[in-house]
Amino acid sequence: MADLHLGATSDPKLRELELKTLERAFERCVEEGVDFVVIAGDVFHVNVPDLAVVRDSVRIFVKFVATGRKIYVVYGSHDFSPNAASIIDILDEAGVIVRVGRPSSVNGKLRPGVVKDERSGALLTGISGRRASLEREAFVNLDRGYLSSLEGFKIFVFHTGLDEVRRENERFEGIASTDLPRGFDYYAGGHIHRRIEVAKGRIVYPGPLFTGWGADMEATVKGERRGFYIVEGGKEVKTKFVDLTAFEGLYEELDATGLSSSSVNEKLKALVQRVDARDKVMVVKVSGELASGRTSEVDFASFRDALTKKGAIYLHLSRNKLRAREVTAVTVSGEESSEIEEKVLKELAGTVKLKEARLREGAVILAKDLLAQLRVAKKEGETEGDYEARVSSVAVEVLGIKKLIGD
Ligand SMILES: [Mn+2]
Repeated sequence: MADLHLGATSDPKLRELELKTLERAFERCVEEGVDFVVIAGDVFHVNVPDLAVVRDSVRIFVKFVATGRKIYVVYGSHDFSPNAASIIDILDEAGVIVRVGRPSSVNGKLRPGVVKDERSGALLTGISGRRASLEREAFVNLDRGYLSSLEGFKIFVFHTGLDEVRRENERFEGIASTDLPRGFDYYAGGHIHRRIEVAKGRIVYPGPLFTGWGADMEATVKGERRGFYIVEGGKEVKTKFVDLTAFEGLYEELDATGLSSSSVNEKLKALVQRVDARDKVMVVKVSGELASGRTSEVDFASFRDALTKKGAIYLHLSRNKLRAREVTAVTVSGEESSEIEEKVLKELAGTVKLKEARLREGAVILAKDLLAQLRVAKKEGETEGDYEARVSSVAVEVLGIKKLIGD
C-alpha cells in the first residue's frame, strides 16, 4: 500500500468511508494470507495528525499485528518532519509499525537499515520521503555495494516519483528508475497518486488506498480505481491489484463565461435536476468570467444542500477559476501552504496588466522573494525605526527599484 493520507478529509461521511476502506484492506490481507504489509509512505496526511484519526487507524493496525504479522513503513513527504517527532516515530516506538531504512553513514556513504521479516524471511530496506523531494540526495550517496551484497528475497521501499512515468500535470521532482539500487526482487513505491506498474510489475506504485481530497478525488470520480497490491514472492514476482474503490462518482463542469450570476444559479439548479446523485461523491468545477454579478451571488450553499437532499455522499466544489469581471478576491486550494501561496500569487499576477517583461515572467518569483524578506523578525533590542529601515532597504533591493526612488 501507499499514500493512505489518513485524516486528509474532515468530512464525517468521507472519514467513515476512509476508515472502512482501511479496515477492509487489512482484513483482506489476513484473508489472503499475506506475511506482512508494506506502506510506502504518507500513512497520515500530516506528521502530527488529529488523535481521533490516529486512534481509529491504530485500532485497525493493532488488530492486524496481533495476528503475528508486521507492518513496514517509510516516511512519506507528509509524514516527515525535519524538526519534530512524527506520529510514525511514535507508532514505531510502540511496536505498532516498523520503520525500515533508517539511515546511517558508513565511510561517507548512506547505508539504509535492513529489517528481516521473521515470518517470511524477506529483507526490507528503503529510503524515506522528505518534503519537496529532498530525499533524492540520498539516492546519489547510496551504498549500492552493501545493498547488492544482501542475499535473500529483497524489497526496497521508497517514496519518490520516477521521472519516466511523470505526466504533464504531475508536479514532482523525481529520480530515474536506474537510480534505484539494483537487484531487488520488488520495489514498493509511494508518492505518485495513481496506479503504476513498471519493470514487469517489479516496481509498483499502488496509488492512494482511498481518496478524500482534491485532485485525487477528481481522478477517482472520473474512474481511476483505488486499492492496494498483493504481491507473491518467489522467482517470478506476481502482483494482483485489489480494488477497494470506496465510492462511485460523478464529475461535472460548468463554464460560466459570459453568464450572469443569476443564470449560473439557474444552471446549477438544472444540474441538480439532471444528475443521479444518490450515494455518489461529486466533483463539480465551475469556471469562467461572469458577464455580470459577483461570484458571491452564485448560490453554492443551496446547490450543495440540494445535492445532499438527493443523496450525494459528498460534493467537492472547485470554483477557484470562477471570477467576476472585477477581481476583488481570489480563492484557491492546495495541500500545502507554500502551494496555496504560489497559486494565490499566480492568480493575482494574472489580473494585472504588466508592461515590464521582468514582471510579466517573474512576478510570482519576485513576490515570493519579497514576502520572504518581509517575514524577517525584529532582532532582539532593535528599535522600531531601525527595523523598518532594514526591511524597507531589503525590499527596495528585491524589487530592484533603487534607481527609481533614490536613497
Ligand atoms: Mn502522498
